Amino acid sequence: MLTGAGISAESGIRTFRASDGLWEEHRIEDVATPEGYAADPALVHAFYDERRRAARAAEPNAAHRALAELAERVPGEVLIVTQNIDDLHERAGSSRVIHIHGELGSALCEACGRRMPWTQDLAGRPPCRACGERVLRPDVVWFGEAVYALDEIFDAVALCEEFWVVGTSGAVTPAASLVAVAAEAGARTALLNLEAHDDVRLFDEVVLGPATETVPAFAAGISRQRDGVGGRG
Ligand code: BJW
Repeated sequence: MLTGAGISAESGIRTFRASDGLWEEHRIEDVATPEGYAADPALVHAFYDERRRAARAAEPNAAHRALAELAERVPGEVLIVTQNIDDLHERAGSSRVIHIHGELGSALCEACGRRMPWTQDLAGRPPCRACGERVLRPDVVWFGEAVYALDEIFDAVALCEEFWVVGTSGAVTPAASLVAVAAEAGARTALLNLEAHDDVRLFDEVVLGPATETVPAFAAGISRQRDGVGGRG
């Protein structure tokens, strides 16, 4: 499944494209491109340091927990590809999580290329633990940069039986293209989102509502199906 900012919204983490979203206060070009970082690293560090603190203060919600519980009931069968850089899926108990756009809990050294777990602010330009250079950046994927683990993700999606898209506007590729891969492979596809996308033709099912309500209900339907007590209806 693919998750986006909407699944963490009810944990108090802001989405990007809502009227009160992050892009209302910040120009995408300034804080989410390599060019913006090169022009004003202090601004970009402040943006991500603040989001790292907000994510740390947040707690997983019922949607994160429902996916973790589903994975426990069908071991090895649930893979979460998340566009989110928070760690709420992991803190809810999910272990098979791929962060396609990177993680707040990781820093990337521009000198030696190493990625390392990181919990502190980066604004003070701390040294890389490996090479000592003070050129650590947030380990996140900005526009124009290659996303993480795309081959692994494509391979998994091409083999999946169910593909759920939860809490994302579907505005950013390649993540938004994954549903086409799943549909092409014959998977049953579902969109669980607060609002419908402009084009939902690739989805077999569209379930509108807050993720804390739709995801637990949808996951319960899958569990019932697995237990042989009827489908989702
Ligand atoms: C709820 C809810 C509730 C609310 N319950 N639901 C032209 C020029 C240059 C590039 C391109 C171009 N055309 C296309 C591209 C490619 C580009 C792209 O997609 N651009 C589009 C914007 C046009 N993509 C890229 O550049 C990617 N890289 C790439 O393509 O590389 C090619 C390459 C290959 C090889 C070598 C080099 C390059 C990279 C994309 C990186 C995106 N990065 C960001 C920032 C990451 C770090 C961070 O978090 O700050 O990722 S942008 C931002 O958008 C973030 C998100 O992960 C991503 C998606 O947002 P998301 O999650 O969908 O959030 P929202 O806010 O949009 O939607 C929330 C949804 O939830 C809404 O629908 C609500 O209704 C819903 N919701 N509350 C359920 N309670």
